[in-house]
Amino acid sequence: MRLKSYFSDSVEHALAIARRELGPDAILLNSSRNAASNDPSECYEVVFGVIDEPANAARKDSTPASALDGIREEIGDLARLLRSMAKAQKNGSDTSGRQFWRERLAANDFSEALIEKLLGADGFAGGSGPSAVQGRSIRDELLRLVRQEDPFERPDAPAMALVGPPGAGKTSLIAKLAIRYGVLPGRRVKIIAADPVRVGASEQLRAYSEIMGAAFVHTADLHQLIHVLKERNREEFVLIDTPGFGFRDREALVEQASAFNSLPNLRTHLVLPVSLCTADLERYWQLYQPFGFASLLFTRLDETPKRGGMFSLAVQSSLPVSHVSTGQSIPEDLEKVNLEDLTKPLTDLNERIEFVA
Ligand SMILES: Nc1nc2c(ncn2[C@@H]2O[C@H](COP(=O)(O)OP(=O)(O)O)[C@@H](O)[C@H]2O)c(=O)[nH]1
Ligand SMILES: [Mg+2]
Repeated sequence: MRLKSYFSDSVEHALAIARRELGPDAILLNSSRNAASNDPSECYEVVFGVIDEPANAARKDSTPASALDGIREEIGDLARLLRSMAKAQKNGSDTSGRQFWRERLAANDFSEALIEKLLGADGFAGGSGPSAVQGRSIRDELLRLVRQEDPFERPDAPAMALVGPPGAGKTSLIAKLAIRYGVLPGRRVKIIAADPVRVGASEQLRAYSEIMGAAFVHTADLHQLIHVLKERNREEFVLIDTPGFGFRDREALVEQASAFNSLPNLRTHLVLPVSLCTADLERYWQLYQPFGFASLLFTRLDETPKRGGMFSLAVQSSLPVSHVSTGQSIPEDLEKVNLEDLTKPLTDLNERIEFVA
């Protein structure tokens, strides 16, 4: 058997290239993040096993056969086993089912750690071929591992701050949440732009606030923020927008995190776009560790069918997921996360999900 590696920016793309080149008989042996390269186009590696025809596999060396007999026999057994697995896979009935689900979850960009957890769960029964029971076990385990919570709906909710990478969709979410939880139920709304650097950057939010009849304040430092929060009316729904911190803004991020963490009447939520690959979502999660988070919100669900990053990060962080953003429209494209709906297409055996364009 020959091993062949394929590198690409996503697991499913690498799988597509490999399948195109090697055909359906090739066996997926491993898929993982490619730690050896920083090139985003080689972010992932998938390794396939290709069984050579006996004629191609014949050895040409003249080493006495007796010394190699044992090894040859073992290789022969292994080749037979792999050939029968490949045949079973071709007929649509993987011998254990495990490989089927592993490929499906990997194509959906689930982290290796979460795939192992789901396929190693007590409820995951082996057996011949992928089965609906296995799909249900994966779904049950996901629903057990990931929590959904809505911290915004409580009338006595503390001030809520959204943080996350630039362009993640924080400002849009602030406007959507303000309308959904403030304007529509008739509560007073205050929107704070906590941006120590870019005073003018919050003009868009000021305009939104005016349109929805919300109070708007820009705060440049912790003292101003404390002051505004102190003056807060108990019934007021207060949302705090922040600048996006990237990997070069670690210092400013740590500063804002320690300011936010010091305020007992404030909760911080992390906003991340599901359009990023899981490895990059995990990198942002590491970067934003200085904040203490109350929940995760995911955006750009309209841009990709992949949900692996969202589930992997929720499990890795042990944080509840509160809302998802499904588009640019304010306020329509905001939904409370519905894990039952999100897990169904992933784990339903009859559902065909096209991850590859
Ligand atoms: N397709 C899509 N675009 C979004 C979504 N959320 C926000 N956007 C767009 O992404 C861009 C950046 O959003 P913004 O809220 O300013 O991000 P911020 O930098 O995190 O505040 C804007 O053009 C938004 O309309 C979403 O869920 N899906
Ligand atoms: Mg913004």
